[in-house]
Amino acid sequence: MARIPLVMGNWKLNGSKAFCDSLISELKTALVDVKGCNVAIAPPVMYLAQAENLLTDSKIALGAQNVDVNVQGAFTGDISPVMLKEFGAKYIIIGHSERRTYHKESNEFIAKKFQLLKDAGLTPVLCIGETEAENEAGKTEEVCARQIDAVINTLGVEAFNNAVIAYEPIWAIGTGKSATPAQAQAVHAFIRQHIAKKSSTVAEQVIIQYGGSVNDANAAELFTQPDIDGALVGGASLKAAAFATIVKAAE
Ligand code: G2H
Repeated sequence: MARIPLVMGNWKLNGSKAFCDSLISELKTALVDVKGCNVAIAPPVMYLAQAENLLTDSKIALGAQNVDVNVQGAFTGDISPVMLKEFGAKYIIIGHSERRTYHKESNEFIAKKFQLLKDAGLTPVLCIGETEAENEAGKTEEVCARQIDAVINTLGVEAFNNAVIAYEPIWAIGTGKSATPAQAQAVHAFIRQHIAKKSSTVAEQVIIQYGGSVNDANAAELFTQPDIDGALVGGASLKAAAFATIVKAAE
């Protein structure tokens, strides 16, 4: 089955109204002819309404960087999947290592978010990946399997139909030290095989992005790998020319 890659920009805690205006208008121009690759951007949630307006009639989809585990009620400061959907967000990042680390999010908590997103008809982008110490201890596969199994064990493997996994080795995030294409491919193949143990059909269609210091210089080689279906891009997604080059490398 031919999978359509997804290149998604994770703006993290960056931006302003003016930045949003200029970056999105530059991206719309640079990516007007995009085909053979799905593209999304996830600005901070404050700018979703602005981004939704700016992206009208664009092929660039909207995403968000997080969601909460409740839909409605007395949950101060929380934002529900239904609210994200109302503002046009489609791809929602969950389980990013920065949230696992700074907000102590557990695999089970993240699985709950996954479920709510599916219930709302949104696409979860589940981030997984090992620390440098785990990598050096040869525990990469064990860690990734545990993070995926938290979803499979509560929701079943079919939950990964129309979902996205982003393999982001923590040692590669924001460090400028990307995994090599061969290193990333080996883990992506493992992830797909792990899911295939439950369902080869689900495994064949699930999008597995690579994330971690992807830039305009290393993207093309990463995308030559058979199990790398695009990228989740942080720092390089804040520059229109670099992000557009990464998208074109995935087409
Ligand atoms: C990893 C990645 C985007 P960067 O967090 O999700 O960030 O590309 O800056 O390493």
